[in-house]
Amino acid sequence: HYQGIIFDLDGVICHTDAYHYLAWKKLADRLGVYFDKQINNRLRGISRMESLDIILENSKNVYTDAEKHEFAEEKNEYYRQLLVQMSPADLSADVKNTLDILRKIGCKLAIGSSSKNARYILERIGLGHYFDAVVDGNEIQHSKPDPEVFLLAAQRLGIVSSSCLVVEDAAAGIEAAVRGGFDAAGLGDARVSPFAKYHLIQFDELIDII
Ligand code: B16
Ligand code: MG
Repeated sequence: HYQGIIFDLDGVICHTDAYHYLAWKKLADRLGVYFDKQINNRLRGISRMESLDIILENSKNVYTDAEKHEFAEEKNEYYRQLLVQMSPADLSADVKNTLDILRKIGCKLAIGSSSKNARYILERIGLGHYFDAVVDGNEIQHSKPDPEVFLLAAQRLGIVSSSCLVVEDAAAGIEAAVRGGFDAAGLGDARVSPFAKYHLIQFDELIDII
């Protein structure tokens, strides 16, 4: 009953969330700021600069905007070094087979990601030309929990939000979906979200929903 599905990228299609953690950890260690996986979970789906602000909540120092931009750039360089090693082997068979089935039954497929690296990641894992629409962090003014990224993706697919499902691993992403008028399916960290209509343990459960 959904004509289209909009997928979050990091944490849903592939596990770049582990790389975000390693890159932020390297920056935090250099700055002498406490950072752990629980804090990392708060960064899911939100923008790079907003993530940095959350990390710096544990810093005794106050930094200028110019310094913060340098830190964000430094983290992104660490992160990009980790992305270089990604290949189509980083796309699980479960995800790839499910996407192929969904597409075969006529579902339009899009990506709605806060990441400015989304297109590069899609290329690395062999999905560079796969989706009907890709909207990423370079094209939006407000990142999740604002619905902008998903609304733009639905518009590109030519489908109204009420006929699109959003698949997310982040609380901020589920909130963005609901605010945009979409039904949401929560995976991973967001599986227990009370705002998600569907709670997925495995990606291929999407086939039964559609
Ligand atoms: P970048 P998603 C999000 O991707 C990540 O979940 C979030 O942790 C990250 O801060 C954000 O992208 C920005 O990423 O630094 O690459 O621009 O989950 O919306 O696909
Ligand atoms: Mg995500």
